[in-house]
Parts: sequence; C-alpha cells; structure tokens
Amino acid sequence: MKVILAQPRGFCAGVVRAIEIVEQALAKYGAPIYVRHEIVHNGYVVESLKAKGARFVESLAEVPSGARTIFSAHGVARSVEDEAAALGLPVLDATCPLVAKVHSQGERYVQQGRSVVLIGHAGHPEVEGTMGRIPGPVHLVQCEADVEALALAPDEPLAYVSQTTLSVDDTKLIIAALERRFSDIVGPETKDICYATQNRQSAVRQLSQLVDVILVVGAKNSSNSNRLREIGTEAQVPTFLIADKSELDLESLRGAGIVGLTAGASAPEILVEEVIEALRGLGPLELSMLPGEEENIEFKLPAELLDH
Ligand code: 2E6
Ligand code: F3S
Repeated sequence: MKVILAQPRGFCAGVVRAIEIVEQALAKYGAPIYVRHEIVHNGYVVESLKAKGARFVESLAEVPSGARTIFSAHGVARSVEDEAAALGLPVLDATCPLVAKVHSQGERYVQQGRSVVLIGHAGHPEVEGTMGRIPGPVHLVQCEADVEALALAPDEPLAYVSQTTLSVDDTKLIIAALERRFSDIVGPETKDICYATQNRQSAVRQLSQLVDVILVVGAKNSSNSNRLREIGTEAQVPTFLIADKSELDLESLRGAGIVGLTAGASAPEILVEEVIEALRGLGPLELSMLPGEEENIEFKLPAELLDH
C-alpha cells in the first residue's frame, strides 16, 4: 500500500496558541483551570488537558466563584464576556486572533451604518460568538437559497463577514449571490476564511487527484475537518472522517492501492502517526508526502502568560 500525506495538515497557529494558553495557565496558576467549551474540537486534546487539571464546561454557571476561566479558540459572544465580568471571574481569552479579526470587522461595519450578513453554520460556537459580537442586526446565511430568502431591500447598506472554516468554493458562490442581489454590499478585502483552512482545503483537493481513498483525521464536531471530508467526497474519492485509529475500517481499505491521509486543524499529529502504524498492519507500506504551502505563522500568547 502507498500512503500519501497531505501538506499542510493538522494543527494551525490558532490551535497551537489555544492549547499553549491552557498549558501555561495550568503551569502558572495550578489546577484546576476552567475552560468554556472544548478548547479546540478534538477529544484527544481535551482529554490530555483534563489529565493535567483543566475542567471543561459549556456554561459559566458551572464555574466555581473566582475560578480562572479560559474562553475557547472559537470565541465568545459579548454577553459571555459580560457574564464573566459580572461573576468576577479572571479570564484568559484563547479566541484565535483570526476569529477576533472577524469580530472587529463586523463591529466596524456596524459603525459605518451597515447591517451585517454572516456566512456560517447555525449553532456552531464560532458563529454564536461572532453574532453576539456585532452590535446591530446580523443576518445568518448558510447557503445560496438563504440569500434569496433575505427579507431586505435591494439597496440596503450591507456588509458580509464569514466563519473562518467554511468551504472556500461554497463561500465564493454565496458571496456572488449576495453581490447579485444587493447593490450596496461590501466585504473584507482579504477573505475571512483563514489561511489554515484554505491551505488544508487546497492540499486535500490535490491529494484527491492521486489516491483511491482519503482518510481525514479529525473530530465529528470540527467544522474545518468536515470541509476536508466534503472536498474528497466531491472529487468522487471515498473519504472518511475518523477521530483516530480506532475508527479505521481496515476492511474497506484492503483493495485501496493508494491511501491519502490528512488531518483537520485541531487534530494532533500523533493521531496521524497512529493511523499510519495501524495501516502498516495490512502489509508493506510506502510513505510519501505532497509538497505544499509552507506555513510559518505564529500567534503571541496573552501578555499575562508571557512573563511566565
Ligand atoms: C477556532 C476557530 C476555527 O469546528 P472548527 O473547525 O471551527 O474548530 P476546530 O476546533 O476543529 O478547529 C480550530 C478552530 C478553532 N478553527
Ligand atoms: Fe484560527 Fe483558522 Fe486555526 S481561524 S484556530 S487559524 S483554523
């Protein structure tokens, strides 16, 4: 069997920073440290941090009085920040700087007197955070049909922002639909879909031209990982999103001569290595890696943790 690894794959700079914030907070302040929502959408990461003393909650009501609390990489609504302040919780914010950038763009558009259209998936924590940051009307659209259904005048002053982990191709179509329907609409000069999402999508598309099957290592609730699975499937390659080697269906791979392997932005490389080891159990394996976009983006930790 040949295995081809996509490049880049796995951790992005925002995920590295968010995990580092939890680890540094544990080192500086000691356990327990509370984290609102999974710090990133990956069970292995969450369990590893739990073992070091992090406690994960979905609501601030579950945090004991005065306990140090971290907001996840996906960001939070202003109301959550206000609730933490009202409860007097010391907070560290692990919101990815690229999500925070979308928040400020949205706020700027409202200051300019525009209503905001947010392109994203309902119910996703990043979308809830972004909607709850924009101090004016926000219209959520998930697909082109939602654009047609918007009850807004064609000359309404509008602006669009998006979730950071969407399909680049689907989002282009939605933006085109918005621009067809509305005469006074603006959007970010550089798209809100982050560099890591774009690079991982390009890499899996390239991979899909070369392989019989694609395995995407990532959690079922990880938006960016699901988008990678969709790209493989759309390219007519059987594509499986697996949390780790335990979800590998070796039987379904037996006929596959070339397997493509990638990982979502929140999936640690050790899970990819374990999948490769499991594949070695099927017989001799030839491993190679695609050339791909080099990434050297790093985000600074919050000042409070820098002196540690
Ligand atoms: C924060 C923002 C974007 O589900 P999604 O892909 O958004 O999140 P993760 O945790 O799987 O990936 C990292 C991330 C964090 N992406
Ligand atoms: Fe940030 Fe993109 Fe990663 S928004 S957390 S760099 S997937």
